[in-house]
Amino acid sequence: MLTPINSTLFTFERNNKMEQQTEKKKIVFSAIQPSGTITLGNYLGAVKNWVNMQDEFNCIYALADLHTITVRQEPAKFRKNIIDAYASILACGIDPEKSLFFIQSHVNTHAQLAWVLNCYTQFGELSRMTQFKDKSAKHADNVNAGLFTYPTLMAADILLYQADMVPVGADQKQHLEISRNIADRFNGLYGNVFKVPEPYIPTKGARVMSLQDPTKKMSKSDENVNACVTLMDSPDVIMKKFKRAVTDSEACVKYAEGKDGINNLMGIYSCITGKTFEQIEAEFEGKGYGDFKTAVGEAVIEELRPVREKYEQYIADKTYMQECYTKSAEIAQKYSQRTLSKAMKKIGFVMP
Ligand code: AQP
Repeated sequence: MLTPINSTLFTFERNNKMEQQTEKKKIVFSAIQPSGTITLGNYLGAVKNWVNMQDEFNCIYALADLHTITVRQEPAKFRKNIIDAYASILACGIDPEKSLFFIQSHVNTHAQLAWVLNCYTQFGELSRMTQFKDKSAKHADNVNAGLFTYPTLMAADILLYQADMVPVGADQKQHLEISRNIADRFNGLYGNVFKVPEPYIPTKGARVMSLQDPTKKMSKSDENVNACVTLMDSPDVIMKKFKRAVTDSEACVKYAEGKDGINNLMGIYSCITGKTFEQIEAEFEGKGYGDFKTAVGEAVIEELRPVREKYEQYIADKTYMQECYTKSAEIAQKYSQRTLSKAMKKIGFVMP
């Protein structure tokens, strides 16, 4: 049984009270979709940085389940993915005593503000989103309106919390840009309602590519199980996936254009060990790809071992997890309602 949390002691709320008198910590918002098992890409590109930001900033993190239904989900699997993702992210080190970590659909201001923002977003600007083009090509049988308006829900997620900074991977930059444009437009009409968020590019982190097609990013929803390493993979499975990783025929561990497979493995190894590419090249000089793949596999296994162990503890204590996401959502609801009410008042709605 894990220690129950006490919402009145939630540092997030306490900090906000305290910081009314002292210098305010910056607010960071980020979210992840429970669209499958969290991958090594999500971990190295996002969650590991989220963990490191918790002391310096007021961090608000969410499982973006409303975004996930833009692609059809099988109900039982979706439910399991949400709980598994929640447990996995706690296991990575997100501390609900320090940060808010809630499930997006539990805080109804997100969908409400998204509707409002839809009416301040142009069809043309949504049509230019590359993720919409990619996902509609991938799911041609279900090009729904939610897929199209995904960026306005993401803008609502961020703007509700007056976030100063949003840690984003390269793939999400365009969505952050549209959130900034929507905020600017709204503020231009009604005065200062939303903080215009800045992208936060963490100094550490990697864009992790598919192990089977290293020109594509590693994705949770990839149908090829060998393409991605997940946080739940056993050490044996992780090693097998790295041994099968697509490389080239040169047999020389060197970062170079056209060596996408090796570049990807070097990026992963560097991110975990902190070694530079020059140091990695020196370490594997004269050695074959087999040795290098084994070293990368071992580094990943050791990095993920404690995460997997903690995941087992959290997943076995559903009551604790429920307490965490319920209390986080209560605070998020209260906090975000202020922004929603302010925006609605400015527009002219009659408030209850
Ligand atoms: N391969 C990756 N390398 C580095 N960072 C990555 N992220 C995702 N894939 C990689 C970062 O993880 C955060 C959460 O992503 P998301 O779940 O909101 O959406 P996504 O980017 O669409 O992730 P997936 O895994 O590719 O999901 P599916 O398969 O459902 O589309 C983001 O910060 C993202 O940059």
